[in-house]
Amino acid sequence: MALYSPLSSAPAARWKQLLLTKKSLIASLFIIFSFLGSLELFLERGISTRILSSFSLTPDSSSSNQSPLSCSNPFEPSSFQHSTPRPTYSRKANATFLTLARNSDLAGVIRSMKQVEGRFNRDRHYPWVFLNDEPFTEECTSAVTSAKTHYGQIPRDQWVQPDFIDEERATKARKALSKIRGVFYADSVSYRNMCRFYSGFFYRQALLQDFKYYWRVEPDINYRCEIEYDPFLYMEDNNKAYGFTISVPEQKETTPTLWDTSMEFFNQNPQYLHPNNAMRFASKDGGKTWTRCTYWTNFEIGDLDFFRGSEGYNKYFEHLETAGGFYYERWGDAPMHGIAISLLLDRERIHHFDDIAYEHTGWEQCPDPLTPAYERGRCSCDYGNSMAVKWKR
Ligand SMILES: Nc1nc2c(ncn2[C@@H]2O[C@H](COP(=O)(O)OP(=O)(O)OP(=O)(O)O)[C@@H](O)[C@H]2O)c(=O)[nH]1
Ligand SMILES: *[C@@H]1O[C@H](CO)[C@@H](O)[C@H](O)[C@H]1NC(C)=O
Ligand SMILES: [Mg+2]
Repeated sequence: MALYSPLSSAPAARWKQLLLTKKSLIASLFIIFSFLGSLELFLERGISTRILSSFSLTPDSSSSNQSPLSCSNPFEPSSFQHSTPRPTYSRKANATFLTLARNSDLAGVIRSMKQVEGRFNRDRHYPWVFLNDEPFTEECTSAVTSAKTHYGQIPRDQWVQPDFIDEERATKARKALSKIRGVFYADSVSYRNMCRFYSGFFYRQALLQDFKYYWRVEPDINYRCEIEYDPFLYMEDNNKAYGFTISVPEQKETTPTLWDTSMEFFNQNPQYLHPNNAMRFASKDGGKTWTRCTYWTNFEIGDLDFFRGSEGYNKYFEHLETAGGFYYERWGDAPMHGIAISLLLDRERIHHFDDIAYEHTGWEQCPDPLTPAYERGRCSCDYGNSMAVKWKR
């Protein structure tokens, strides 16, 4: 405001004269640049925290001379003391944690495991399934949990770019996308492999066949409140098929034709649309345009039997796969899941875990301090930093 007010209060000539004196010229430039700078910082907070978090792996793994890559650093209960007695359950769900990671992600995976174990799993003992496109070089993550750990390698054809993809076209598309500012992993093939894998293949992995529910855990996530109940049992008892914490809009540049390609499928196969679906989440005009809303998939708790058993889901994935947009554009698993979950499922089976405090790359959900979840959960998060609050603002 102050920057512009002289324009309206003082005659233009005076303003010009004022601006042209050397000192004030420098001062104005300084003000303008710092304003632009903070605006950019504000707009790109997500981006900068992402960049920071990807770099933070390096110092952490190199400071490993104190704690040798945390392999021998078991979960410390002392840092996660419970004030109130934990509820006891006489049963467990048929469920596992699921972590896809590279060998280089190990330090971040261990940090995540400590969060999950400390805030929830230390007395629930749900197993962990770790998946990788290469053999794991270290299996020391087993030291961080009292539960069983399983390690699997993804079949090559479920990971790498399929042969029918025209590599020349894909290369061109990656180059073009990397010219656009603010698109992450624009040039990355491995990121695209990951997105395709989480869209169509994670639930087919051999190690997951024995389980009904998965809870996805990525490197470097934080749970900032105690999880005082068993979300797996919540899923089971309430017949939920998909649970999320944070919803985010997908960028336009990564998915120019995803919605139209999806509508092509659902127009040809309307039998797969659930009569009580959550279409309004994906489209406010009955399918014409896409809201770009997605469930942020680095957290998800889901029913594997839904993914494995839904003909609609698997045919929809096939349709997207054939269109090639995982490689010709940069279709993510979040927009793909977002559309599939919203259209294929009874919306009563989709659950927002709004009482779970979750953070990744600076984006977080923190329960409202006016709700019992906050007090009971001994939260260490700021409600004002919640994405739900920010989106509203
Ligand atoms: N094995 C393997 N895992 C990968 C590869 N790329 C990504 N991942 C894993 O897939 C998950 C998602 O990858 P991220 O790089 O975190 O992607 P993202 O969550 O969209 O990006 P951020 O918001 O920056 O975290 C993480 O659990 C990664 O460890 C890969 O090439 N190989
Ligand atoms: C767990 O779920 C899977 C998938 O539904 C099923 O095949 C398996 O038999 C279940 N295991 C138990 C112990 O119920
Ligand atoms: Mg991530």
